[in-house]
Amino acid sequence: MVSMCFLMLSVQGAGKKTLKNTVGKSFLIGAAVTVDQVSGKDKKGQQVAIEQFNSIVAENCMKGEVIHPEEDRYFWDDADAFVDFGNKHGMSVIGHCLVWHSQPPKWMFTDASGKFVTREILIERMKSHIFTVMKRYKGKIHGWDVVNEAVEDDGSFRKSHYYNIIGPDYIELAFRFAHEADPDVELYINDFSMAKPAKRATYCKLVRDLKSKGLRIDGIGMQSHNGRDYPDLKEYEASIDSFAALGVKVMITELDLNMLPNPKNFGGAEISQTFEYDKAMNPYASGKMDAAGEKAFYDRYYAFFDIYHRHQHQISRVTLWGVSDNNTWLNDWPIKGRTNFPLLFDRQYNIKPVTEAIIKMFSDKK
Ligand code: 9MR
Repeated sequence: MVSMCFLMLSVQGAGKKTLKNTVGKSFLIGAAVTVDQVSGKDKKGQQVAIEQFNSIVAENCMKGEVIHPEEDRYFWDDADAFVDFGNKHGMSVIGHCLVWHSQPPKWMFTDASGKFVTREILIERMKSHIFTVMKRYKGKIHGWDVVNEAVEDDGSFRKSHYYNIIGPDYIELAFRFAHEADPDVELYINDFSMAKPAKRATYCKLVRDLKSKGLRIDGIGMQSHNGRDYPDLKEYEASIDSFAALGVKVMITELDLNMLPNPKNFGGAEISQTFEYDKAMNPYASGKMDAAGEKAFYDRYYAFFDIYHRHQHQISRVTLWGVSDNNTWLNDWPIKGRTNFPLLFDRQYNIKPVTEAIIKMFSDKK
């Protein structure tokens, strides 16, 4: 009797249309997951991740400061659990990220007296970090964000400690080390505001340069932390076309849609940019958007997935930056303590109307 019920439920479950059995046929459809979703502490979030997505990325547990807190000490527990979880559920597991100016291992750039280390020492530390982390997960990870957020919106290279101490060739070195560490894994470069023409141009040149030097680079990640009125959709499509024309995979790697009003001079996903709490900036604190907000959300998400649908021959993965509105960084950035609505599942982990429409779009159209 019990097994009969189980069988019936399984059959019903098998018939249900989900993101992964519709959209997931055109490209990988993923989500960034938290440590609590992996462990099951956030049980509902875990269920949605398993049911709806065929790829996951670590929202935080593989970042330098977390995984490599001291030069001779790594913290593997959360990253191991994340990778095991993805492998157990047959998901494409994405590692995020190896070289990033933000949240780096704290000790990385300075010596015991607090002075900046030399180029040679930083290269050696970067190599050792890349080798140790990548080799641990060899064969278990589909692809790595090797270098994250290396370019400013105006197209100039970000003057990070990596750039200032090593020089612009830190990017090339990172890709070289990553390929040596695991020759079988895909390697990506990833950034936000990729629809900005100057940034697009720099990435096109950078990828061409890396390829001309014989380095492996499999894909460009367009993070896509989008808002109600940015990016310009034409420019966004132009970036997809330009990146695809380089012969690399285009990936939408951190998709969300910020529905809240933005303070002046706000933009992109620069975590260091923050503003004081202001009630007027938190219009949906009750937990529900008004009808105009709901419509804007639906139309804008639909427009993005319409682009992904039309460009599916160029796109290899679309990853949401979170599972549900309950756990999104946009509740706390750029202003702490707001109520935002950027994802495809609501605060109660229910599927949203636009998510059902997206599923239908990919089921109906070929
Ligand atoms: O969503 C992440 C948030 O929980 C962290 O506090 C923050 C700092 O590590 O990073 C957020 O994720 C970022 C990602 O790693 C890189 N691109 C921008 C993302 C949003 O800030």
